[in-house]
Amino acid sequence: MSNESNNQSNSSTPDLSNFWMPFTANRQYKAAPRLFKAAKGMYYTSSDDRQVLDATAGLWCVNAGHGRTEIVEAVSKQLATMDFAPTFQMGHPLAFEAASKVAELMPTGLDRIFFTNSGSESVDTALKIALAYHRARGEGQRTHFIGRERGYHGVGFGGISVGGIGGNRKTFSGNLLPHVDHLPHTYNHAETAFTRGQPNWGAHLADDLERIVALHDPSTIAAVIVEPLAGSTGVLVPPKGYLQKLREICTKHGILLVFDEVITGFGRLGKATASEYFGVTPDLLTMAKAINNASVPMGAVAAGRHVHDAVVNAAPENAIEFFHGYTYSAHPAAAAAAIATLDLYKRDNLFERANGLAATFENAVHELRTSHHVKDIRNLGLVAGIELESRPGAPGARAYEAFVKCFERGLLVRYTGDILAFSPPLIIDEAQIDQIFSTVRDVLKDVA
Ligand code: PXG
Ligand code: PLP
Repeated sequence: MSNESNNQSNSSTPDLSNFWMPFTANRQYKAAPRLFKAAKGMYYTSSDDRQVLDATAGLWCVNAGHGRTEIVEAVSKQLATMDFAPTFQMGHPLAFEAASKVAELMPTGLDRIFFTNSGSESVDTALKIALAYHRARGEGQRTHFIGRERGYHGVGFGGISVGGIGGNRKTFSGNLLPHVDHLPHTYNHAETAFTRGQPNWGAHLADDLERIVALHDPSTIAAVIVEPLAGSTGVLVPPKGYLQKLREICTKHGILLVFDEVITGFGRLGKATASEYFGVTPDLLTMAKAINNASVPMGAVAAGRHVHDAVVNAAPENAIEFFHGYTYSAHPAAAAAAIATLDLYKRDNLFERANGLAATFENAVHELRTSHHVKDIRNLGLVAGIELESRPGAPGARAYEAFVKCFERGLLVRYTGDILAFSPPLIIDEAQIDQIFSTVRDVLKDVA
C-alpha cells in the first residue's frame, strides 16, 4: 500500500516512498530524485529526456554498452523457451555452456565454475569453498580469513567481515565472522600521488601478510582475499610486485589466495581478468557484473581444479559434495545472457579495445591534475579515480556536489567519499573520453 506516500506523483516521477533504496541517502534522494528511463550504447536517457553519457558502465558492469541486441534477443528467446529450470540435481544445457565459456576466459587451471547471483554471493561462496577445501584435506583447523583494509567484498556477513570499509561494518560489528584479520591497504598519498598506472612504492606492504600469518599460526589460515585493484573504495591500484608477493606467501603456507574480480573481470583492465593482467594466479576468483553485461543478475566463482577436486573427491560416492547453492544458480535467462555477452566480447575484441584505449584514458584523466580541488588521480586500464580535497567537516559533500552537477550536464559518474570514479563501457571512443573529462573539468570550476 502506498497511501502513506508523501510524494506527489506526476507522469515522469512515480511514487518514491515504497522502494527502500540500497546504499542511498533515501531522504535526500527522494527530495530531488534522478531517474533514468532508457539506455542504449554509451548513453542513458533521463526521465526528462536528456542524454547522459555513462562514465560508470552502470555500476562497473555494463562493459559491452547498453541495450545490446544480441543479449536482449538471447534472453527473450530463453525466457520464451524455458523460463526456469532447477540446477539442484537437475540441469539445462545453457548452464553448462555458460560455465565452459567463463572457464575459457579464466586463468589456466581455474576452470570449475560455481554460479551465484551477485558479487556478494560470489564472495560468500568463495569463503565457503575455501573452508570446504581445507576440511576435505584434513586441515579443518584452517578457519581464519585475511582481508584488507579498504577492501569491498559485498554486503553478506562474510563479505563485510573480510571487507575493510568501516561504514559497512560498524552497525553489524557485534556479529561479524570470527577469526578474521586484515592486511593494511596499499594507499599512500605522500609516496604515490598522481602516479600513472601502478605505483613503484608499496610492494613491501605484502610482507605484513607474513607478520599476520605468524601471529595466528600459518596452519590456522584458510584464505587471503583481496581485490587485485580495489575499485569501490576509490580506485587503489596495486603497487608493482605486491600481488606477486601475496601469492608467494600464500603458496609457502598452504593458504588459498582469492582474487575478488567483481569489478576487474571481463576487460576492465584490458584483459579478461586482472589475474591475467598482473600475471598472478589465485586459487579462487570471484566475478559478477560484466559476466553477462549486467542484463540479468549473475555472479560466479572460478575454482582451481585442485580446489574443486579436493572437495568433490573427498565426499562419498553418490553424496552431495558441497552443501551450498542458490535457487537461481545458473538461471536460464542469466546463462543465456552470459553466453551472448561473452560471444560479444570476443567478436568485438572488447578487451583489446579497452587495452588500446587505456593510454588515451590515462592521459585524459591526468590532465585534470591542476584542476580545482584535485588531491590525487589514479588509473589503470579503463578505471580512473579523481580524489578531491574534502571540505572541512563535511567529507563526501564536495564529490556529491560534483556528481550532481555532472549529472545535470549530461554525465554519469560515481563517487565514493570524496573520490570520483570512472569506469566506462569498453565501447567508449576517444571523443567520449574527452567529453567525460572536459565535463568534469568544467564542473570542478563550479564546485565550492
Ligand atoms: N566484490 C567487489 C570487488 C565489488 O566491487 C562486490 C563484491 C559485491 O557485488 P554485488 O553484486 O553483491 O553488489 C562488489 C560490488 C561502487 C560500487 O560504485 C561497487 C560495487 C557495487 C556497487 C557500487 O563502487 N561493487
Ligand atoms: N529462504 C527460504 C524460506 C527458502 O526456501 C529459500 C530457498 O529455497 C531461501 C531463503 C534461499 O533463497 P535463494 O535460493 O534464492 O538464495
